[in-house]
Amino acid sequence: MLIERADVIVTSPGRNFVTLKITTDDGVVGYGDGTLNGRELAVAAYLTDHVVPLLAGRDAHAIEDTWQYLYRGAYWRRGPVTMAAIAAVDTALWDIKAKVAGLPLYQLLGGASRERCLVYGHASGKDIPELFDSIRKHLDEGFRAIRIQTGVPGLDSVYGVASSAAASVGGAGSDSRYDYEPARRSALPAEETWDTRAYLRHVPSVFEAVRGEFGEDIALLHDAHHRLTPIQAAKLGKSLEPYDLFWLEDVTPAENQEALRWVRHHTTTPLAIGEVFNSVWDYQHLIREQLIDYVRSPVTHAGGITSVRRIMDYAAMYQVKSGMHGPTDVSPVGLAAAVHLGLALHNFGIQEYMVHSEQTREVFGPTYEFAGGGLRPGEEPGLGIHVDEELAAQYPYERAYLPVNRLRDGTVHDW
Ligand code: EZ4
Ligand code: CO
Repeated sequence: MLIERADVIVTSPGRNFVTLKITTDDGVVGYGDGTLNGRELAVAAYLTDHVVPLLAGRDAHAIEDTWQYLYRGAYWRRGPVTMAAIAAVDTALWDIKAKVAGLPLYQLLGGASRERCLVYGHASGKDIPELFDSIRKHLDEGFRAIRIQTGVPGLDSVYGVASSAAASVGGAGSDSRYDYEPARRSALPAEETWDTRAYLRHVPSVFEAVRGEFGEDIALLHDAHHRLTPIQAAKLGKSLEPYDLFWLEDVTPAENQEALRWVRHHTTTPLAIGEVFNSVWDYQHLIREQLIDYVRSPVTHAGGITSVRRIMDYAAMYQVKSGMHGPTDVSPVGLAAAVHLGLALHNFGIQEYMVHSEQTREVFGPTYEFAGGGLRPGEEPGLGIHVDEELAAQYPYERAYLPVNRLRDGTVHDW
């Protein structure tokens, strides 16, 4: 079975997505997600100009060989654009292999290790009453794990807080800005102001209030979004210990893996990191030195199923679990891949789940299902994705940017 052609589908049903469609000589079709938020067209061009011409005539079953061919063969290794492009090819080939086998993809990855993948949703509010409403809504919908982000007194807008109370779990509606999707369709990125001291003062009081209102059972998560120094991160981890977090995410900009050693030595709050990482090498020291508890890499940004599986097998030796990134900028194709892999992985931990807009779901036709606080992939052969290409074509690409962060004195800071 040879690859006959590959096509890049760029569509924007509420937000931009890059999808690779691979077709074999006997007509089997597979899909892979290569969406890189705010830099989508770089991946589309990488695929169209450099990868698609290499695919025709290759053995569609030779997934590992194709992965190595694209990774080592490019000479220029790693990086988010390259690894998202490789992820798109890899995922599409797994989709094809599973369709040919007549099995849902998770069966080829070892079969189900559990009933469903526990997910966490995103509650947020500019203040405590708005946050509590959002938490209640999530609990009503069956979520058992919830990420908590709130406004900080004195700051106009803060990462992770929905733009309006009306924005719901289900999403986007006609608003061009998703509930938690901060990439805006505009000529220039939005600019936000950040104050670490104000944030560090406020966050523990939020978790105190949430535990007081909702009790000890519910799993609570929080994302510091790469904004802290190691010692600030250590302080935050310690101050949140009484509230028993499921995890504290991206406390430092961890290109410097050694930063996590400082954090780790000061706090027992579990740490998750890596949504911006793209290969096993980014975790080499973090995992071996047992400095983290959860791996955030999603299939979409870290070289596909083949590559995330590799990271997770390494992580398993150190009791580190998966916590794959699942914002709306991971498309339903990427989420489907994550749920198949998560269902099979022994060291699955949790899956992030931000519900896509209705328009997005219409374009991609995912068959995974949310129930009992978890996601389960559909039982049909492959990934369980049905792209409506005519509909996709009705939503042309629109340039969008993630915000840029500045300190009060104007210095650019990590966003
Ligand atoms: O900011 O996906 O944990 N989730 C996150 C996300 C990221 C966006 C960036 O595109 O940090 O909200
Ligand atoms: Co994050």
